[in-house]
Formats: sequence, C-alpha cells, structure tokens
Amino acid sequence: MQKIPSSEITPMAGYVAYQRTLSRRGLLGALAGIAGGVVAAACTPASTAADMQPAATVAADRTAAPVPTAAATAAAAPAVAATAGAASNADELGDSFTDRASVTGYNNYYEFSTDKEGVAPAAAGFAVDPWTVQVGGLVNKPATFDIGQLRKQFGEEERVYRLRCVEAWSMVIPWQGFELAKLLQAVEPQAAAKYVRFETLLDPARMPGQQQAWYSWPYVEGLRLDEAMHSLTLLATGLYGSALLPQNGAPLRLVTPWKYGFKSIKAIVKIDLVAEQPTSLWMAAAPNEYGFYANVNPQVDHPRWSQASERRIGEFSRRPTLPFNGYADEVAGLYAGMDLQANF
Ligand SMILES: Nc1nc2c(c(=O)[nH]1)N[C@H]1C(S)=C(S)[C@@H](COP(=O)(O)O)O[C@H]1N2
Ligand SMILES: [Mo]
Repeated sequence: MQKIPSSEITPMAGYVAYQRTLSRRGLLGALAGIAGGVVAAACTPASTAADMQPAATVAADRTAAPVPTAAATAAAAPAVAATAGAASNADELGDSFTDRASVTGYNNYYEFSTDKEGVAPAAAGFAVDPWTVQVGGLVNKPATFDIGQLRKQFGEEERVYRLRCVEAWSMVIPWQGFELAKLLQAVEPQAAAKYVRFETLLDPARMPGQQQAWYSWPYVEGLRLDEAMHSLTLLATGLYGSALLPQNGAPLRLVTPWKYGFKSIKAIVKIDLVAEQPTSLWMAAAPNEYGFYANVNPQVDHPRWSQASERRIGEFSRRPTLPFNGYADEVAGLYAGMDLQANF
C-alpha cells in the first residue's frame, strides 16, 4: 500500500510542544542537574507522533472501520439526499464528501486529546443535553438559549463545505445548521459592536485536556462582525444528517469554510458582541503562527510548513490549496484593501 511521508502532515501544536519541552528541560535541569537532552526526548509529547500520522494510514483505517450503526445510516440518508448537489455526494467543485467515518474519527479537539484518533473515544460519554448558550455583550436583547430552543427558532439547513485545517489536510463535510446572522439579528447588535467572541465550555472534569495548563482555556475564537454576519458563516448542529457527535463539537460549533479549521470553535457556551478584537487560544499560544483572520491563503506559509497544497483525507496525492479555500468569490470583498500577509 502506498505510504505518505509523515512530513506531509504537520502538527499544529508543535510550537507549544517545543515550548513545553524547553520549560520541562529547564525545570528538571534546575531541580536535578541531569542531562536535559535525554529528558527532553523522553518528554516529547505523544501528540507529536499522533499529529505526524500519515493521512494514508488514516484513510486505510477508515476503510477498515466498522460501518455506522443502522440508525445513524438511516438518519443520514434522507437529509443528504435532500440537498442540492448531494445527489452526487459532492460539493460545488465536484469534490466528493469525505467519508463519514473519517469526519467523525479523525478530529482536532484538544479538550479531549491531541491524538486525532483518540478524540472520538475520549469524548464518547460527553453529555451535550441539557446545554445553554449565553449570547450577550454589546446587544440590545441579551438572551440565554437552550440548545433545543436554538434549533427550533433558527431551523436547520444543509451546507456542504470544505474544511481546511491549518495543518494542511482537508475534508468535504455535509453540515446541518443555521446562519449565525440569524442569531445575531435576534439579539440586536449595538453600533459599538465590532467583533464576535466565542467561548467553548470550561469544565476540566469533563474535558480532561483542560487540566493541561499549556493552553489558556477555555478555547476562544473570534470574528469581525461582518464576517460573522456573512451568509456562509454557519452554526452547525449536525453533519451527515445526524446530530453532531461530541468529537465534532456537539451540540453547537462554528463553521467558517474560508478560514482555517481552528476558527470553527466547538461546544460553544458563550457568544459576546465586543468592541475590541478578541484574542483566540491559538493567538495566545503562538502569535507568530496563528493570526486573528486565519483566512486560507496558499501564498502565506505557516512559519513551519507550506500552505500551498494540502492532503484531502482519503486521497493519495496532494492538491493545490485555493485562495479562501475556494470561496473567494463570496468573501474576498470582506478584505478589500487589507494586507493579507500582515493580517494572516
Ligand atoms: N473547542 C475547540 N474547538 C476546535 C478545536 C479544539 O481543539 N477545541 N480544534 C479546531 C481545529 S484545529 C479544527 S481543524 C477543527 C476540526 O473539526 P472536526 O474535528 O470536526 O473536523 O475544529 C476546531 N475547533
Ligand atoms: Mo485545524
């Protein structure tokens, strides 16, 4: 079987892992005066190996993985069949949906695990009902929504979007959800509101990754208000015709298909309209590597790897990365006149 060099999948957490190694080396070295190099090697986090796993292996594993339950398959069929373009199970560019087993089995979700295939098992028992989302800040009508109420009030539609991770792998996912704009209009943003700030649940007992102090929990993300109001911007409640599973960010996660995947924050409990640009978890962790905008841009490389091409999960050769992940016609106007090198 064809193997893909591990060097082609790049670890997002590398910079933080590097800092971690340095700080451990410093600490242990100071305490015991032992050989720092040996300790550093021993402390290399398991995540590094996991992140470096070849996509081909993942695809192969997925093929061999047990098929979804009959119930899930039955639930998936009608919704997918009902969508425009779904007859071919492909997006508007003709790219096939990534198989469901990969979408639900190869995940980034550091609250549960830094091992992509370890997320689903670690998140399996995570309870997402009851769940409330608090929407406030610079709005006229702050409100706390129950997740069921959100679904009822704003409905659910199907959107087939490409997801391009900053680590240079990608998927095509049939989501269900509603436009974030609908929710924002309901709470009436005030004139002073310029950005939207999102927060994931903070609960280290249920999200064991949050017991690690290397990141500034909770996970935070942000959008400019016009990005948040854009019709492509989705709050997802399901995928492949079924309710979101915990590993994909149940019960509510953001999807901004023209931005790198880390913008699509999972398990949202709080949405605030604010005046200042929010600092995301990744901006705080490695400001030289992860910016606020994070628009998919093949011309601006990550400091540790190229963004010119990507590995589509399930495919064997790399494909070129498209500006704004193929959504330039819809969103490039949002950034007219901006320096996209500086505002990475
Ligand atoms: N709360 C939270 N949201 C998150 C992440 C995370 O670690 N925690 N990872 C992000 C990254 S890097 C990506 S690529 C996507 C992955 O989404 P998926 O696992 O549903 O494909 O989720 C994003 N949202
Ligand atoms: Mo990502």
